[in-house]
Amino acid sequence: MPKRAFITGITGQDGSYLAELLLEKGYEVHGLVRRSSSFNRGRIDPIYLDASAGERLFLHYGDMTDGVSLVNLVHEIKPDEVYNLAAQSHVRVSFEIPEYTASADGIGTVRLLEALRAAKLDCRFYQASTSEMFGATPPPQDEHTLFYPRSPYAAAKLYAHWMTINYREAYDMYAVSGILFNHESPRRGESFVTRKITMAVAAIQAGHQDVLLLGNIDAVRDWGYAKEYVEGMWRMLQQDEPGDYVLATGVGTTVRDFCEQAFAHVGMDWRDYVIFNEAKYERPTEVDALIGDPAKAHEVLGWKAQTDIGALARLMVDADVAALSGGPFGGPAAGLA
Ligand code: NDP
Ligand code: GDR
Repeated sequence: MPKRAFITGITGQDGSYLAELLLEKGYEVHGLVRRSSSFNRGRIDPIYLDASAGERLFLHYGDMTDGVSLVNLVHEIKPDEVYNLAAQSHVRVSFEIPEYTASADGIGTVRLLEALRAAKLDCRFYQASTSEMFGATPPPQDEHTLFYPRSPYAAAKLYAHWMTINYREAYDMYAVSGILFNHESPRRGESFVTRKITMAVAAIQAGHQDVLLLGNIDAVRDWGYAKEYVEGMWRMLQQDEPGDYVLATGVGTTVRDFCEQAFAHVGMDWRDYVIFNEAKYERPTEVDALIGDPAKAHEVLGWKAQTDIGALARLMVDADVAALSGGPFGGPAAGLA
């Protein structure tokens, strides 16, 4: 019998990479999808075109804010591993919809944990925790660093993080939390800063866009390649004992430096195109610097980030340039976030 995984957030950046990884490993993969009036499966659609993978992928309607759907799905699927990646994942947007963010990201995790507890399954659980939980605590940050969340998103994720630990300790569940620092890819949502920049580079180069509007370019983040991070998630669930792990590159870069490298890759100077609109993109409380210490993941999981920031910027720009030459223009400059 193949192992059976249930992924919430399968239509997102990480969910799509994780689904591919697990299918490659021979798993049967079940994913939670939200009903949407527009097509929201673009990232996982290609899997269906692959005959051998497609027949082991099953999608189910549900929502992290609908506990009954989660109870029913856990009962029906009977997963061996659950990866809880679903979330309202945009930090700035969480200031505008704090209650929804708390429900989907915080209580949603408890709904799923309760569904698993009620089903009495021998099932391993992965929670998508985040470096945003460290917030105002200065780097380097590791598994022992003090949490100081600076947004409704981070506070909701911190609640989910502690509930995951509590279910592990209270009910002896194999529940782990991956505290992941920023990870990006050509599949990154278009309103996150790296993708917004790489799409703009492609659009400006093609003559479809004149400027790029950005907020705080002094922010420092530890950016890695998403495809490598889902391998770390899987490894966390293969250990003898459950534990929490930081995944990061260990290297901090400013938004300014990422921008400089992305524009330089196609021979442009970012200073000719970037306009600051801090009022539009600033957050009420900002997180200045996140740089992770991934030593534990390296030592215990044998996991190490391979792609540095320059290579990441280049591969994202190359993908956006290629996408533009092959499809209709959809530049991000007028985007909301
Ligand atoms: P994305 O925003 O790309 O994907 C989020 C996924 O969650 C999508 O599939 C989305 O569905 C789904 N979703 C959102 N709300 C609900 C809901 N109410 N019910 C069901 N599904 C929902 O995120 P990433 O792939 O980048 O991140 C995956 C997880 O890891 C998230 O929890 C994120 O907070 C966390 N994380 C991400 C990091 C990163 O740098 N990428 C770093 C640390 C943590 P739809 O496609 O329909 O919108
Ligand atoms: P982040 O990612 O908040 O770290 O959360 P994002 O790319 O949104 O912001 C990174 C930094 O860039 C600054 N910034 C801008 N951000 C956006 N989105 N748009 C802009 O125009 C812009 N200009 C400057 C931000 O202020 C910030 O400092 C991501 C998400 O994936 C979370 O779900 C995840 O938990 C964390 O990474 C780790």
